[in-house]
Amino acid sequence: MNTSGTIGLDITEQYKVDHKESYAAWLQYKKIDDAALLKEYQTWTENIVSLSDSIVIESAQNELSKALSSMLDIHPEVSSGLKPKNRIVLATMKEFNLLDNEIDIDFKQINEDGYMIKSVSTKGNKTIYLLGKRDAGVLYATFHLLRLMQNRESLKDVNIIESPKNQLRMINQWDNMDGSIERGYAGKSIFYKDHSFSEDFNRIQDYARLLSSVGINAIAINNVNVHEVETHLITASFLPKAAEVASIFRAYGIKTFLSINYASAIQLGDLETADPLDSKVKEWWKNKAKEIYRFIPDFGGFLVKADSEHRPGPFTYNRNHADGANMLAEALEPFNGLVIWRCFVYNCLQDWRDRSTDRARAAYDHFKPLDGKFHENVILQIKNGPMDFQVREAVSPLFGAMPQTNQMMEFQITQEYTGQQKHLCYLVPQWKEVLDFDTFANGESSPVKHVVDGSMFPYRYSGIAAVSNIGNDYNWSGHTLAQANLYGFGRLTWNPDLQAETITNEWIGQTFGQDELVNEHVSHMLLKSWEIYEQYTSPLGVGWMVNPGRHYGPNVDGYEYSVWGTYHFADRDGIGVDRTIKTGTGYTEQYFRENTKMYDSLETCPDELLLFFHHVPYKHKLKSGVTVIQHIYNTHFEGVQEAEELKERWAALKGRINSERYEDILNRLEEQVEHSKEWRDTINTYFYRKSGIADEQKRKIY
Ligand code: GCV
Repeated sequence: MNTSGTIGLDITEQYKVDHKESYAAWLQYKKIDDAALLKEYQTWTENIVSLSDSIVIESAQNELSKALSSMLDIHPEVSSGLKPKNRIVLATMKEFNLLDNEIDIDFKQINEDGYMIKSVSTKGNKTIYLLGKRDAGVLYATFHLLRLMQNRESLKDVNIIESPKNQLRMINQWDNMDGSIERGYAGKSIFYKDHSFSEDFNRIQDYARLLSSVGINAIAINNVNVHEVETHLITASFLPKAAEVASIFRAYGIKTFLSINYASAIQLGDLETADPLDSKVKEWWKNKAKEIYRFIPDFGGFLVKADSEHRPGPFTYNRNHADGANMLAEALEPFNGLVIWRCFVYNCLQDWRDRSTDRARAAYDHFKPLDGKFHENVILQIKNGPMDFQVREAVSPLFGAMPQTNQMMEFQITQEYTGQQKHLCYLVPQWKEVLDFDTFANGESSPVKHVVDGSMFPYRYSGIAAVSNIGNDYNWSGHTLAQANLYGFGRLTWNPDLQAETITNEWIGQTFGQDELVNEHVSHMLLKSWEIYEQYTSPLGVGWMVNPGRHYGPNVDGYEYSVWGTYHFADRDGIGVDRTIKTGTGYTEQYFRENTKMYDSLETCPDELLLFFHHVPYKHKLKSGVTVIQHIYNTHFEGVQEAEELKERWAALKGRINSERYEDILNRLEEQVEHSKEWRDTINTYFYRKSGIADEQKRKIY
């Protein structure tokens, strides 16, 4: 449907014209304006030689053609013979090894998804080799080459050897078939509309390009909360369309997964039970798996939210999570399919006033006793923290606690609790902290990243997933700078050892070009933004303080499930959740000894998580030397100031960035400043009234 100006263009094509830069995200492919560099690039890329042939290689060729014509104004021919000079050669190991090799290449240096880029210059002939073990590697190499060119790197003597550290690099869409997106802040779904699939597959292909350019290789295309209509996704009514979507992703090396309703056997199958040990239920799922694979031969598998927040699951039949997951795993096993079973399981109706229960304990309590009981093709997907994607919370103690059970990470790119893409909050620094956290699971130096990359324990499958932040807004992510979170997630998942600064600079160069001032300001803004958001929102790891349901805007006592609870236990004397062993919920004991000790003691618990682990008087002195109450006042005043500085830094870039992106971002930053004041005033007033302790600096508290 054409909803905008130019006759004959669908809405996505129209976006590419009207919102060119916003839509292109980091795949801008701007014309190279430095004449010498342009000449150099043109020489290296005169011809494209493709020794391999597959739909993924075709995507690589198309991307090259698109980028080279746009950046260099050339339209190289694609041929399959090595003859031409000055060429880019695309090849997988198989075809490359058939040749009487021109250069020495050792494919043992890379893993299945890895690649090599090598540029060789001899007299009168320049060649860039883009080589992968498989075709996906060739595509990743292509995107890497284009990244170098977008960042104006020289192509002389390039010798890159890259392998992803994580096997599964996955995106979870929380898209519903009515077109809405749970916790989506960037418009409607690009996948669905009016209880069916969207017709705009063009948009989905561009999404696939963005994902593949940062190495994503798996996607679940519907919300983990599977409602009535989505339950039917695994039926013949929708599988043909799902298969079309899967074929778009397949061409970019991305496998498609579906979230399923655990009670499907009842809802779709006329069975009276969904008991995982019931033979009819088992049979039903086996047949269902066969049917799905007829439509999607390389189907990835199921993503499952069971027995959590009112979703059905094995508990109804007195079965545990292993029984539940294994039944599905058996159905998928003949096709090499996976069951990704979420550990976000807790009793959302628990009475929070009863301090012997603690939601933070739930995942570990449920899953740890089941270690070793899951089938080999089951992976447990664990949220980074034990609560729910707060601006700051402890790392889940489940990581590393199940050496005999495949585990993977779940991050949230969509900014549910971190400003909903109205506020700037760049999450790469947070994710890095989580991945670097030392679990001590295998002695010292046992970081989370080595649990989820499968190197610490012999996991057959593992990796990192994240909830997407995109929708059908013309800039994909609502806040244009939130594109950096999607980019950063992919890059970090490919290699968790990359520095946040490196990822940030890569993204800025590709997105905004090479202007040094732009680079300096945007880099500063992104890298400081998480800390700033934390400053004016909930303090010292206590979390929440948001409006229930919507999870946006300050509401200190806001509590999700009943009128009685609070998440922070603040009274007139103090604040924080006592999770210690002796006097609290005992949650600290779920960690390995070193971390238990660190968190259990007030002396060693880090300031930033103090209120996550301890209930303390307002006058408790932090390691920083200030009291808790003074810290609350200080950070809230400073946070607003820093939000204002974000806006000023951006304003200083006027004229250096195309006006649409400049204005869009400025508007969001203005809104952030205003909203940060509301946060400051709400929080400061609440704690001033609660504690009766004045601000030492006598600033005005409203
Ligand atoms: C998809 C939180 C969110 C829910 C989300 C849930 C989950 O509770 O607020 O919207 O549901 O987490 O991760 O399953």
